[in-house]
Amino acid sequence: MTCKSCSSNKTPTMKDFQSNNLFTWCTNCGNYGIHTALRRALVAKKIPACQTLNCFDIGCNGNGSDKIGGYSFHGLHGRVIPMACGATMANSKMTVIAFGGDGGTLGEGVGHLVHAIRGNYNITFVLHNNLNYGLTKGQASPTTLKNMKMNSSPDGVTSELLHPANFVLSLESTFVARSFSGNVKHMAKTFEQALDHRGFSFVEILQSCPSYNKETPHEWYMDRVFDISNLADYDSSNRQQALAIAQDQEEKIAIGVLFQDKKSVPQIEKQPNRKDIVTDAYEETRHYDISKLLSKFR
Ligand SMILES: Cc1ncc(C[n+]2csc(CCOP(=O)(O)OP(=O)(O)O)c2C)c(N)n1
Repeated sequence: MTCKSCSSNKTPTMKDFQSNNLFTWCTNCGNYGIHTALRRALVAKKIPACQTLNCFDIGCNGNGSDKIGGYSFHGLHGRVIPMACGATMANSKMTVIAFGGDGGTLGEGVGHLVHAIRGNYNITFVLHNNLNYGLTKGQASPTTLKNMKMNSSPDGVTSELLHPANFVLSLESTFVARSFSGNVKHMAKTFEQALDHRGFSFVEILQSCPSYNKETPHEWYMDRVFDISNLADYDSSNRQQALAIAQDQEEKIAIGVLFQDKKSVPQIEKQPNRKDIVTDAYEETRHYDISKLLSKFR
């Protein structure tokens, strides 16, 4: 694919998405696999680094912001989604990917998630669900299991957990997938499908956290996850079927594209006033003299 910004027609490679900065994640953190899988997906889809914007929330996940090639943005805690939505509205040619933790996304920023789904903004959103607030050292998040003993709740969590996939499926979402940080091949395939989707792609990664989530380690997920693409009768266009299969998070955990609306129309294409416009908003910025207007308020 020829790059629309720099006219290069070099085929993207893994190297384009590499960085010389040293990783600061803990040994065996699921984030390593997530980054590898994302790079593989971008290369497989032949998306050049110069057409990729990776938007990061604050958290352990966000500390990947300078560890991957392409354009990067590191926002405020819980606020990455509106920034990424704004970016895709301003420049629809960019591939916009956003990353957030379960704390920032389902705690501080949960409203943003809801409205980005309502709007069906054309971004891929990756939820790093490690069941805790990792960067601040293991506080309970909205996805922490009930009764789990955390650093901020040593007697165990007393609130009910928020179920990410079912929550998102209960809204008018157009793409909902789940994968597991220990399976790079599956994550890469899932990211590729998410990148192909036109609209808001929600990808939950069940992420092991060796430091602060001892109850559901890598091995725990290995014993439970199964790929729904192996099920002959699974219909990913059926939201009710998706809700039913996503429900179990303890015994047998379904991974893969749980739901997709193939007729999805992204937000930018729903704007009546932009129907016949071929340029992107960023190409339409001009200098306007507003001094006359301002003088009215003096
Ligand atoms: C509005 C706001 N609240 C709290 C914090 C403190 N804070 C920074 S990172 C973090 C934990 C992030 O956890 P999560 O979003 O789950 O991501 P993870 O670190 O697990 O990847 C918290 C609470 C902050 N910076 N801003």
